[in-house]
Amino acid sequence: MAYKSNKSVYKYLKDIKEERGAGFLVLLDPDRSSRDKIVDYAVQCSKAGVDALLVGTSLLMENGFSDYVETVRSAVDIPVIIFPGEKAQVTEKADAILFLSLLSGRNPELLIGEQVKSAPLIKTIGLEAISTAYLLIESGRITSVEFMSNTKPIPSDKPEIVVAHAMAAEMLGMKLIYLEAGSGAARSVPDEMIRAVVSSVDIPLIVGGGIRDAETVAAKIAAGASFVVVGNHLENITNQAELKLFVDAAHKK
Ligand code: 1GP
Repeated sequence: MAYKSNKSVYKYLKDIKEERGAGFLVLLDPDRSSRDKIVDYAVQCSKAGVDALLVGTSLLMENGFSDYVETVRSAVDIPVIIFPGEKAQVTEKADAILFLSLLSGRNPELLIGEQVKSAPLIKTIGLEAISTAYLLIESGRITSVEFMSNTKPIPSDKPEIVVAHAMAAEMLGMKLIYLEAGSGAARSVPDEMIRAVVSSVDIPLIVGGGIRDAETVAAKIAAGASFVVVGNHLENITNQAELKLFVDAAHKK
């Protein structure tokens, strides 16, 4: 199978936003979802109407990331997008990569160092890189991404700080903003913060971390998110109807 289109993945995402009002993305963490279950799960996601799959983690423990991506990609016809924690997660087996800069932090390696190390490889393999401002928001406890990135998240009651970062990202020419509470976060990104960002910039906004029900998906979309990402919560679901509730909560049209 695999996503086959002349359209770039970025254009595909923008079209989803235009045509469906907003979109729903599922994060696959290669360390958590086993190889034998992953094909089934990816197919279920695609059948339920998930718009694209993100694959990646802040700490890769397993070997064979590239094979994992290839396995997922060959099972579905929606885009498979790398959501990288480091250069080791760059592979030509995906349809695109969120070329993240952890703009909320002041760790130079994650602002520009990893990007410089990855860029030649991404160019060589011809992978579509989607420039993304990754903003980590405080969410009640220390998350893996906070610990591993050695950066401080932005306080969740300071929307003005997030807005300033989002504006800087847009002025730097970045194509997406990802507001991240952290995988498994105790609290998701506040709706008020989403509203503040959406009213200040024109680039699409992805929101993820700690989202565990369809109502919360709907709330993030109502606040203005273009895409909602869910990882943890859906990994162990056994029925497609539940998955569909999440997808339908995101699609306004
Ligand atoms: C993490 O935003 C994603 O980067 C998803 O988080 O696993 O908490 O859904 P969860």
